Amino acid sequence: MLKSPICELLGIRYPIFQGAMAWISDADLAAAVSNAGGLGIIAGGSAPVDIVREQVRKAKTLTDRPFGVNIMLMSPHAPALAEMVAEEKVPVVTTGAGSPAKYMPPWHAAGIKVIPVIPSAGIAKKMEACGAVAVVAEGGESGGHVGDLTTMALLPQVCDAVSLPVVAAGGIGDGRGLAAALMLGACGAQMGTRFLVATECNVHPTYKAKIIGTRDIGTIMTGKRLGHPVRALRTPFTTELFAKEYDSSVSNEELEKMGQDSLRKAAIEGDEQAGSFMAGQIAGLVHEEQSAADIIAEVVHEAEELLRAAPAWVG
Ligand code: TUI
Repeated sequence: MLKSPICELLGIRYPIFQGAMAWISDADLAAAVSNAGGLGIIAGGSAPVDIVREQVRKAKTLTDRPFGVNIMLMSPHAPALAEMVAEEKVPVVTTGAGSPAKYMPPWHAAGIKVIPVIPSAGIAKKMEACGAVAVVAEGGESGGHVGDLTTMALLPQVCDAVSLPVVAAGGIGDGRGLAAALMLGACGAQMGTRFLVATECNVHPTYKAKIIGTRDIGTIMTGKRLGHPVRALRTPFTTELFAKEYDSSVSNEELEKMGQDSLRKAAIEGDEQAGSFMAGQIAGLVHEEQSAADIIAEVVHEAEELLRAAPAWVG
């Protein structure tokens, strides 16, 4: 049976995290993933604290298994969310888009296991020094706000840099990706895009259909000029945004304005004109809507088969 140190550390059955997706991963999805043996994660995104607290309380009614909350540290609500997760004694907190160092003492006091998402080995070392129990090393193949390095290059360098368990993210959508991540030194994998099409995911149906309908070259990175690159599906909207980044007559303010609220428009309204359908490069591997339990069972089975067959490579 597939297991790793991250399973014992967190009390989960399979070394699979459901990546936090702002406006998308709520209590229903997180609880479904946790009930299926993975680690479900509620996205704080840019939501106010009351909304996220409600989701945390709902998740507690839907599952007895550990689950997590992700705090996007660029959010103006991050300080309030940081307090709320300690009050609610959320088992696991993952963080993104910044350093959670200042929140570590209260989180440790509340018994929270903190797992920062990081884009480089240097930041991983800083997180180890301030008391993270593990890190998620996220390569630029992922959807949303992305770092520079690919998962293939980032993962072994992070594994060499820290003694913590490392969970791989970015470009992983099936059992082949999970097995490869384990070979690169990770002890688990986080998947966002694959879980976005889960039956229990309440995202707008248009978003799911667009993921299922895309192919390998179906994503594009915008926002580089503004210093926060974001990967999303290639649509007329993101293609226009991309072109405007290379047009010096377009101001940064105009670019910022175009991007504002675009993820909510995609996730909640399914707005194909002005929505940003954030997705990872493996979107082309995602072919059907399945339950979270079926996704986990399929990914685990595939990885187990590959790992069992691995000795053949060395005669
Ligand atoms: O955070 C993410 N991905 C995200 S956040 C998000 S919400 C958003 N919406 C619209 C525009 C922009 C964002 C969508 N996707 N991934 C985790 C991640 N964290 N990637 C990179 C980092 C990171 C970056 C710098 C982590 C730490 C860090 O610095 C730490 C330090 O020491 O300063």
